[in-house]
Amino acid sequence: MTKIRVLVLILVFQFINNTSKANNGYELWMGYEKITNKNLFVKYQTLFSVIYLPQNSQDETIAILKKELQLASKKMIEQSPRFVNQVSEAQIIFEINKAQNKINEEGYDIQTSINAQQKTQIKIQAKTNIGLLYGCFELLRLVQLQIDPSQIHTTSSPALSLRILNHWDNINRSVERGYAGISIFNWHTLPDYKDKRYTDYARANASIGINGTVVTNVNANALFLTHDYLVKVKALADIFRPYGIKVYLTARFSAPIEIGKLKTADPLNEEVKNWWKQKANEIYSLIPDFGGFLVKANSEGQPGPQNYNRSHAEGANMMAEAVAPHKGIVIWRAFVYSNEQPEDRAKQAYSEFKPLDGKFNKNVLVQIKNGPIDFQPREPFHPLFGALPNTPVMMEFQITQEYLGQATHLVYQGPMFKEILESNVDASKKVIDVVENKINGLSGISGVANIGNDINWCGHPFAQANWYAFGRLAWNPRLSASQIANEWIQQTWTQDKNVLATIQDIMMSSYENMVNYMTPLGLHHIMGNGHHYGPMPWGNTLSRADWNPVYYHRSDSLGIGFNRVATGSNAISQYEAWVQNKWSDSSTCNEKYLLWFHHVSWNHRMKNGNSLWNELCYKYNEGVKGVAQMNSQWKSVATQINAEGYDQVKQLLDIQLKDAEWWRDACLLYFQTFSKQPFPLHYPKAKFDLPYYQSLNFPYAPGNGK
Ligand code: BDP
Repeated sequence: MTKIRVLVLILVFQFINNTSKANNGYELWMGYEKITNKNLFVKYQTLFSVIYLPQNSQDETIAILKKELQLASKKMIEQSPRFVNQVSEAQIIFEINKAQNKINEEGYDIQTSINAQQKTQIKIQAKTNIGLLYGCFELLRLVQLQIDPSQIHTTSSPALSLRILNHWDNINRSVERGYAGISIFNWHTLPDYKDKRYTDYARANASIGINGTVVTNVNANALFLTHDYLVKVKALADIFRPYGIKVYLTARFSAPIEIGKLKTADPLNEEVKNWWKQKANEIYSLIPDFGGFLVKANSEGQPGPQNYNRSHAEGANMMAEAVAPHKGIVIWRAFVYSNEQPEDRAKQAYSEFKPLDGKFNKNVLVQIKNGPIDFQPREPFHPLFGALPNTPVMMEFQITQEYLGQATHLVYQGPMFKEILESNVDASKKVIDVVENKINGLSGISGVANIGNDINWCGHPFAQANWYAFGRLAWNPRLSASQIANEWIQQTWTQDKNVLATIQDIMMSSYENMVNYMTPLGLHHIMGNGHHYGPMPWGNTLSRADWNPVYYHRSDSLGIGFNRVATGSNAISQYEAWVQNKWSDSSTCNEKYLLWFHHVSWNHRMKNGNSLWNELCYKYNEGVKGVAQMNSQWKSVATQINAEGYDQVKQLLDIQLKDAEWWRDACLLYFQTFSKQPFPLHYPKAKFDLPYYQSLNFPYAPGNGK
């Protein structure tokens, strides 16, 4: 072969590769690849040729819907639809039907039928324009999944009323716990410069049903509540509105002092109350559909009502009164713990909030993290779920992978979200039932966003799947993690059945692998200080006991684990008796929570007969082996997916494997100083000794931005 021929072949090969999915990741799950199945291609061409839309062409949401249909048709079936004014002429019909009783205000109903002329028709009905837009995205998802039009029958309404992203983004664009660049919100150039990203962001959220965004960090800056910044927030709200997305702000409790020149922020003080009312009026005059405030109070140094000897309810209610006339809400976080409290940190939120059940105003929701400590790789569900029957509660998940390997580890969170949602709070009720149960008409879920200005939005190409999974579960918490992974892969990487199965397998195993190489058997909070990257079970130098890893694993010559049963902190008593029964005995406790609830001896007999020490070693190594397996599975699809994406993920998986070994070796060498037991026979030898691991230091690890 001549050199030129080889060159041509290489170029052709590269071209083919580059036209495959998931190029630089910017398009997320809306790449709208050309339909490869010829039969379906033709069917969809016919269907999408004539479309009827509601005739209010001035409406921005309908205009967005139209644009989406044009874009998707062009890319998937290489044609432009014709929009007609007569329903009878159309093959796809979008229509408002207020009487449609199968759906709620945001829901949609999509039905295929054969009309009198023997033509296939798809009718999308909703009660509102935003419902139609959600229906449109659902239809386009089904087309991307190459579903035969005759099979399309779906009626769907979101299970939860509030489906919200929480951005921990700061005024200077740093992102607390962000691993995907700086914040997408550029406060310096707003309101005049409207980055196209804002629109793309809103579109992506709408495509998965997210209907709210808190654009500022929970560690709040009062400046956001000044007029100069509210005007900037208004610019964002105006962009997001037609996509069905409301804007919320975090409210710093001491704002009346900091920007209002008052002497106090006491929630019972009339001037303070009045200040918040005026502030709310000002916000609503700019943003009539402003969602409300998210508040982190009396937690990790943030000011709050307790500074004035008032309760969380008194603080929340004062703000709730200010936004109530405008139909706004207050989301009050239950993530509180205090260092003066000698009480087990896992117990403190429940102790504070349980007595306040029923004491909050009707427009207040309490937002509870999935577990009682802090977004650890694995935690049992938070005992407040099910314990506040008279208070609307919201689930808070962390999509950004602060404790989950950040943006270098491939960890699909679908199984983790589901594990929590499917946990039983008693014999007959699951967390999912508690979260779905509307109180005062309110229910919701929040996810701490993993979004930044990286070209692919989320840093790791697979981290997008977590944003996607969060949205899909917020809409329908009953979907399975594997179904969500499957549809995400089809819309991003491939439709080839074998490759799809391999990638899905990688994703579905990734969560358990990560738990195993970081914190198996119920261990938790043993990561590096500050940035939280990598292992540091020996950590014991921070000013607060409950910030230090040794507080959590409690290793000593006798054993390891936190005794949270009756002989210890008794945190287990905060759960229903039915749950307590499952976990309170160390010989029957589900072993994934063993060291969360029990301090057990190094020779404790596990259910499989191993000693605890040996099992700990095996579990850590299982995690490492799992990542090695993910790595070789990924290599096996190398030539069948786009080269750029393949290479990115390959490099990251190499880092993940190194990190997994690092976690295993550092943790076990350290725990061995207490167990004084040898590693099991043929156990892989650590690359370095313990002092080496203890000497590692990462002052510039990302995500610590304030
Ligand atoms: C912790 C984070 C910290 C957050 C805090 C919170 O390390 O940066 O401010 O959660 O949720 O996990 O308020």
